[in-house]
Parts: sequence; C-alpha cells; structure tokens
Amino acid sequence: MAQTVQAIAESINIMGTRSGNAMRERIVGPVQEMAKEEADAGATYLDLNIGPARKDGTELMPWAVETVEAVTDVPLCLDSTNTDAMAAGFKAVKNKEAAIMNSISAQPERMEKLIPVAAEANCNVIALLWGPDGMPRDSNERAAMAVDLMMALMEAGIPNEKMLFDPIGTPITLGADQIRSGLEFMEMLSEIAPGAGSTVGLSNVSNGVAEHLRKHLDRTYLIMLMKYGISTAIVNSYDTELMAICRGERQDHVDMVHGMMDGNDPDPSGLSGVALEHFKTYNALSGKTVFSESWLEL
Ligand code: THG
Repeated sequence: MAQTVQAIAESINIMGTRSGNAMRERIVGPVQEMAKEEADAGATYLDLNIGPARKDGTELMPWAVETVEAVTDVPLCLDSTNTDAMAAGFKAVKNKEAAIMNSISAQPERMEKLIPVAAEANCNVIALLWGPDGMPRDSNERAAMAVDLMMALMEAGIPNEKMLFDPIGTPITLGADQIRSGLEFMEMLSEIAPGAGSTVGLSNVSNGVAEHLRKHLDRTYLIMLMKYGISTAIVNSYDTELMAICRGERQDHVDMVHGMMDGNDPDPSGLSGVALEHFKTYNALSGKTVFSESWLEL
C-alpha cells in the first residue's frame, strides 16, 4: 500500500495576495473561490489563517468559517495566534469534531486558554513545539515540550488520536542541522505519544528562498518526513506534484529518497526530471551539499 499524507491547504491566509485583501475587506468571492480550488485539488482540510488579528479577530474568524463552510464540507483548520479569535471561530464551526485547532503551543498562557476550548469542541489539536523561550534547540527539547503538551491535553480528556504534533520546520537557510533535529523528533514521536498524528508547515523549509525554487524544497522535505510516518502536512495545494506525493502517487520518488536516508544513493547519471530534482534537493536538505540557490544546477 502506498503511503499517503492528509493535506492541510494553506492558501487562505491574511498575508496572501488574493485572500489577504478579501479577508480584510470581508469580500466573500475570492475566499470562496480559493476554498473550492483547494478542495478540488484534494485537500483534506482547509487552513484559515487570520494571523494575529489583534483588532478584529473575534469577528474575522467566524466570518472566515461561515464564508468557507457555505461552499464546501471539507473540514477546517483554524489558524490564529489570537486565542479569543480561536474560541469565537470554533463557536461558528459546523463540524467541530472533524476540525483542527491550529495551534496550541507549549506556552502556559496559550495552553490555559485554548485547551478548554478544544476539549469542549472535541476537535483535533495541533500541538506546536514552541515554548516560553521560543523555538526548541534540538530533538530532546522538542520531546520534553511534546510530553508537557500531551499531559496537559490528556488531563483535559483529549486523546492522543486527536493530537497532531508539529516539530516546526525550519528554513534551510538556517542550516541542515535544524532540519535534522525536527526529523529526529518525528522518529521519536510514536514512543512519546502512541497513536498521535503529526504535521509540518512544509513551506517553512523554503522560507527566504527564491520563489521559483521553493516547491522543490517543499516536495523533497515532505518525502523525508514521510519516512517517519507524518500523517498530515500544511501544503500549497496549487502544487500538483506535491499533491500527487500526498495521494501516494509518487512511490518511486519516495523509495529513492528513503533509500538515500538509509545511505543507499542511486547513480545520478541514471536519473532525470523530477527524480533528479529530488536527488539534488535531498543532498541540499540533508547537508551533504552546502545550501545555495544554485543547488539544482550542481
Ligand atoms: N505550522 C502550523 N501552522 C502554520 C505554520 C506551521 N500556519 C502558518 C504557516 N506555518 C503555514 N501557512 C502558510 C501560508 C502561506 C504561505 C506559507 C505558509 C506562503 N504563501 C505564499 C508566499 O508568501 O509566498 C503565497 C502568498 C500569496 O498568496 O501571495 O508561502 O509551520 N501548525
């Protein structure tokens, strides 16, 4: 059986060129068009990212929920750092049990405010491995944070099966070591929280890289995460190649990259097209070659 990944489509976003203005001005058309496009592309969830929304979050999030639910039944993933907006958004969600709260981090204040909201909604929860001191430095700090979050969620009656741990993808521009520590955590997760799922915002890895090159990093990074059984990923659903990987339709590429992760490199002279791109991109993401924006030309 081919391995699949559930896609959380990321494009309805207050920072986006199409969706940002529409969200700020409460124009339903562009948001509803994008929701339908993401659903048609095969998204399992639609992320609604309103950002910090300090002024109007409690009004904007319910608006986004109702706007999107009017055109699709695909479950939603409510994405905001504003805890009041999150609570107001969940009040509006029709199918709360199928939805995702994005996210609860290991910051005491966020845990206190959001865990009761999640417990009442009986929704899925992204447990973001971001603590009071920010980004965890290595896989052990990630593991400690995951235990804290799991215990707090469990005490509120939320089972492991409803948790999605996000080790936080780091940009390749920060170096391959940081990427490796996220992957190491993914390998530990089934022992830390048996039955729990996982997610990563794939595009974090290509943050700061020239636009036309980003998709290559996101695609190969997803395949690397699949080696450790990632269950969902936050994706650009407009990338059809990435969506094909999610659907389990690129098993040859998956096998090649996973082989490389085990030290079995193919002969690159026998590779071409997308397979060769994965080969070169894996070498960049794993630190085998020093990262620069010419990695695909090497
Ligand atoms: N983990 C979790 N949630 C997250 C992230 C994560 N939510 C936010 C973010 N990271 C994932 N969402 C996005 C949404 C859009 C983009 C990246 C990540 C993006 N957009 C294009 C750009 O900026 O170039 C296009 C924008 C446009 O339409 O113009 O890159 O890591 N749990």
